[in-house]
Amino acid sequence: MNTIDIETRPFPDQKPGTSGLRKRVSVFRQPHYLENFVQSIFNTIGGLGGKTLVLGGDGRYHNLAAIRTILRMAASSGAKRIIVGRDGLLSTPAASCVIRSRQADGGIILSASHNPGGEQGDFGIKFNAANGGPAPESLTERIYRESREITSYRTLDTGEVDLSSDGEHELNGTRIEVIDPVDDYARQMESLFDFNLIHQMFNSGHFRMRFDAMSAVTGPYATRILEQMLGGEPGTVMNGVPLEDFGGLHPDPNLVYAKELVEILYSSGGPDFGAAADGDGDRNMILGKRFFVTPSDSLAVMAANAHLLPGYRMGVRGIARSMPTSSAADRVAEALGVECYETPTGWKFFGNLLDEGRITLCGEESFGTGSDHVREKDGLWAVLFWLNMLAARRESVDTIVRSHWRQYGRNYYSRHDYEGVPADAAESLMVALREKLPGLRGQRIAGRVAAIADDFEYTDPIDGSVTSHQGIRLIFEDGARIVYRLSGTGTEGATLRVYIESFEADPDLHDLETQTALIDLIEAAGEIGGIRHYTGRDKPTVIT
Ligand code: VG1
Ligand code: CO
Repeated sequence: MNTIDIETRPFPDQKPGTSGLRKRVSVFRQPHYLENFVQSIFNTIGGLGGKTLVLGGDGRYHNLAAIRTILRMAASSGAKRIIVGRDGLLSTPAASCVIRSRQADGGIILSASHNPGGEQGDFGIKFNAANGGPAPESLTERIYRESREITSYRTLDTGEVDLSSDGEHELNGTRIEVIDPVDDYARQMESLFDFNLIHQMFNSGHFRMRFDAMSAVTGPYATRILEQMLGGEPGTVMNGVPLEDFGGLHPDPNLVYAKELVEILYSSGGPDFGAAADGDGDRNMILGKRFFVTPSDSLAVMAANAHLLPGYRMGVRGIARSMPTSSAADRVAEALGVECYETPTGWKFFGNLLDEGRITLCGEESFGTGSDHVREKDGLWAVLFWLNMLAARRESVDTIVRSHWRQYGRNYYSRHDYEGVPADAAESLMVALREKLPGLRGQRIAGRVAAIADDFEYTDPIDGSVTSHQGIRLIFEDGARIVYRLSGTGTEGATLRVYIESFEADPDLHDLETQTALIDLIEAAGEIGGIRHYTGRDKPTVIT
């Protein structure tokens, strides 16, 4: 086995988006494409000499091939240890957990999250730092700059290790540890939640749940934790075997893509609780019997009840939410007397707040919730949080949420996505909106007065870094909002996301259908944005 340096030329398109570099599998399979990006990461972090790296992915097509490539590269670069999930599997939150529990210097996660997989699908790669969290913007920017200048990468001419069973190997002087992908994570979950209480609830005979792993990475995690450790009946976990192409489906836990689960929860005699996670296990959807909990409400309800759970008994130190996420959590923070931070979209912006102990819980409207236990959003953790809450309160999901609304008011909330829009049309829409902004202030729109019209800019309270152009927002005097932004995770054309929110304090008005409750704002959002004009669409592709 020899170390070899391979000459290469930069690819112009290796700029990471909201969550790492995501491209079609065919792009990643071009000669040198993956290697260039990986070497750019290594160069940016000052080489791998003597370092410990965690490596794993969501099991999608190309996962194992990429892992073998990265193993050879890391071993050729003098890494001390590489910790790999068995069969190349590690969910995103589990990778974050392992980086922290084993004090690694960082990790590489192979995933395109909820994007479809398979040979024609998407692939992705992201780098997480020693805190277990996604590389901050400053780091991804440097990696990108490095990728524009790269001339060679280092690897080994041969060298394979068996990734199908746990054990230790040596590759060019680097120790390769193949670990059970679930162990560290399951142990951490046990330390945060009251497993006995949840076990009793499952055993009572009065509680049933379904968890849809969507043929993605959470299958082994959910089966171990929900069925084996907590005593959920066999079949609690559905679609629990990770498949390279996720069964040809879209592993995105929402009402549209997790249709099978939704039908079960809405059927007569259905289970009491339903949940799903996405391709890499960081997203979650929470359902009760015939009841959908919006992710924004989920964050707020979790924050209000955290003190009931062992891992959060000391209370919540602060909360953060991404800007487009509804402001339901803000009112809980206010009631608790703690700070609520508003960050740009993407988990990387929570990192500093978590590291500094400013916040305990954080979340995004895009089915992401998490806490300071790791530095990624965590799907199964959210499910266990809800289970523990249900067991402690002995109430149903909808009772808990409705009483939350009565106490804090209800934020009607919806996101409308226009997928596959030509990139230049989407860009023109945003440019035109930006020009319109000054004129919108003080205007009467949909029976409300626009108080703020701006392009969201965030100054990180810890390191002072400034991130601009994070979404155009229109905030009305009564707290209602319309937000427009372009997705940073797509691989084809552009996706326009329009986020619509209104607040209702009156409990008599808490039972409206969401799209009906928001109809005037939805229409206004279409007109102001000139959505039909620019996209040629008269309705969104996906409504969540
Ligand atoms: C989307 C979501 C964002 C989330 C990101 C990564 O980004 O809106 O909230 O953090 O995906 O999640 P965008 O730029 O497409 O809106 V995941 O589960 O895809 O890693
Ligand atoms: Co994900």
